[in-house]
Amino acid sequence: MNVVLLSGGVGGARFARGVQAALAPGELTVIGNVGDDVEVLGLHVSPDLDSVLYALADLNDEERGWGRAGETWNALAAASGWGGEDWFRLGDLDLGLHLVRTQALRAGRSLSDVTAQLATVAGLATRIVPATDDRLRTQIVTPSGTFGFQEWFVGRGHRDPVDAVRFDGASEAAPASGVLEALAAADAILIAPSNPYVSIQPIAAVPALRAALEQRRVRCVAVSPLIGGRAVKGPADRMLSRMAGGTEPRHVAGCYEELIDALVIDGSDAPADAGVPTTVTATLMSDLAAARRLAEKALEAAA
Ligand code: FO1
Repeated sequence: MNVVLLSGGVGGARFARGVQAALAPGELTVIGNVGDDVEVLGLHVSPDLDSVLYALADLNDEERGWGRAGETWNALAAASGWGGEDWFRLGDLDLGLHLVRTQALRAGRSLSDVTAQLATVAGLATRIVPATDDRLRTQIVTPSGTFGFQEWFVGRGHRDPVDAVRFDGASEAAPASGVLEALAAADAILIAPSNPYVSIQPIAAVPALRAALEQRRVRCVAVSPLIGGRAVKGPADRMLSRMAGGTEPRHVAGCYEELIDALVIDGSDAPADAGVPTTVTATLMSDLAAARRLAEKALEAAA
């Protein structure tokens, strides 16, 4: 069975780990968001690809949700001491990956190529593919101005209400090598319980990727990131309230118009008319076993 998962952020990485556990080795391809990629201290950082890589390789910091377990911060403290930027925290272990990726990109290799190399070195049978190798950057439009994703999310603590989200570069972006092939070979497509606006929509903003999703011949099932109308972490609930008019399953499903055949929701959000069929289950991924159970439910709904 071939399964494609669209994923971004911490919820996406946790779910990816559950899906990987529910499948046989090599059956999963994760298409990752690159809209929140950022240049820090001269290094190219791909937070969502790295969250998936670290989670699938059991290297992630469970509590923080991003970055590596057992992290130390000496290089960042030293850079800060020399007057360097320290608003975006790059740990010593994490830095090793950014150095390798940045060197590869500067040598002219593609993001998908170096991501595949990193996954192989980590020993993964799962493929991790960026949505695009082209430059695509999420911009957050707020009453205080428009900010790059990480400037708003980390720099400003995602406090500003969001009026709109833009994906700079998306209209000219092509799917990364491997994306369309994975979608064409998929027996099921899943959308992780990630923020629809800033994790999944930047993936679907790549025109040929969106067309492939819309023309799918297999089922696509999304998992709602909300529990009882609230985000487990992050600003998804506030964004849905302001931009979609509410935090019910139908507001989540509305973000995925034409893209999904069913929505998995938490028991605390049921019953609900989401405009698409719903599957009700416990969606809180408190550990790997819970993430795997959720993945199994989503896979059943996609069968
Ligand atoms: N999130 C934070 O809230 N503060 C940080 O300083 C921070 C640093 C960071 C470094 C590497 C990385 O891969 C992720 C990092 N994140 C940080 C998380 C990241 O901003 C978000 O998880 C995603 O971009 C949201 O999808």
